[in-house]
Amino acid sequence: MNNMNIYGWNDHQNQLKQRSIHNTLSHGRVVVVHRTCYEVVAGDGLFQCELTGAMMYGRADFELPCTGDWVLFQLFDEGKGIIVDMLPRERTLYRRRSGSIADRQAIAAWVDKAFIVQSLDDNFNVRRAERFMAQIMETGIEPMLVLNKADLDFDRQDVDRQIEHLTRRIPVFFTSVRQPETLIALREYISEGETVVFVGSSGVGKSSLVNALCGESLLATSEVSLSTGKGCHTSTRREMVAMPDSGVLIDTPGVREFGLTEGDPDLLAEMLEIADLAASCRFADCTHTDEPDCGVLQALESGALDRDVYESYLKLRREAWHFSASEHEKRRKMKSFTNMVEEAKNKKLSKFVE
Ligand SMILES: Nc1nc2c(ncn2[C@@H]2O[C@H](COP(=O)(O)OP(=O)(O)O)[C@@H](O)[C@H]2O)c(=O)[nH]1
Ligand SMILES: [Mg+2]
Ligand SMILES: [Zn+2]
Repeated sequence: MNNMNIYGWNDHQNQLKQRSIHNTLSHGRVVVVHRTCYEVVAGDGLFQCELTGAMMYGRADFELPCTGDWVLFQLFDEGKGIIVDMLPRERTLYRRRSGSIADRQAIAAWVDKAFIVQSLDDNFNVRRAERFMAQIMETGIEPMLVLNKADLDFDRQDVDRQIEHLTRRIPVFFTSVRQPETLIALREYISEGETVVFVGSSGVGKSSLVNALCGESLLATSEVSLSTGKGCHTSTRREMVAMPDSGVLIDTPGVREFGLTEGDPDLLAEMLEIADLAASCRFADCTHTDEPDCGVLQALESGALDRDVYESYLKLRREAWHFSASEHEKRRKMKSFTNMVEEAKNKKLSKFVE
């Protein structure tokens, strides 16, 4: 039996389930997706599931279940099922594919914490950490920074200096999978029922960290023999694994960008510690670029605000603005297209009337 509380099931999810017309069916959580096959962990084992047609059609790619989603499924054979419904998602991480909101891919749903992993070699880049942080905070997920490969030679003082402003905002861990004692603090940061996603470039040690944190339990779900069925192939690859008596970890392949979707300038300012400085700007809608009596520009001049941090803020803000602008543009085009179709229809109709 799997304890679904470790997987994060609680009253809240149960209430959401009751609202489904399929609320008498089993619920489970998607562990990994292989094309059209969804591996689902449930109270009584692991199931290879497919989607009903109704679940598939009329949905954009990013609306289909992803790792971490809670689904309701109908059993139809030993170890097999059909997913008929999915709980409305919360705190989901999407990977952006191009400039638009629709062209994105869901990576992990129902996430509580995100470990932004960088390795203490060439990969370490504080600007990239800021970007990830902004993108993650926007989704309501709690970010932390994990600086891995601490066994390598690196200048600790220099790193500390560069991340100083982040350290005041989010927890930062220095880890090495070769030094198990460095993982204790990380493990303690994960409570029972919590879902933690690991993000960062490929090669920084995400999978190694997940393995090290899980120890033996990585394959704890293998007690149920996996049957191969049409459209479903067995694989030992898992993305979501349970930590003993704790929470679940979701490993991801290297993701470069989630993309900012809302681009709330106040949130960005808050994150990069610019908000306090902005409080003394003369104008309430100050953009902190060329206004007189701007608290941010003054801090920049006096050296109280780091120029790199300021530039990072401007860059993220610009990017978010471009994104929301292109969304507006698309909606506008969509609208005029719909109008055109309507007009064409009306024309045709009036022809018939004539
Ligand atoms: N020196 C050192 N190497 C590590 C550490 N963690 C992972 N690695 C190595 O880095 C490489 C990439 O690790 P992997 O977990 O596959 O990274 P991922 O792509 O982020 O999942 C492997 O060769 C690991 O052995 C660490 O803490 N220290
Ligand atoms: Mg990996
Ligand atoms: Zn200002």
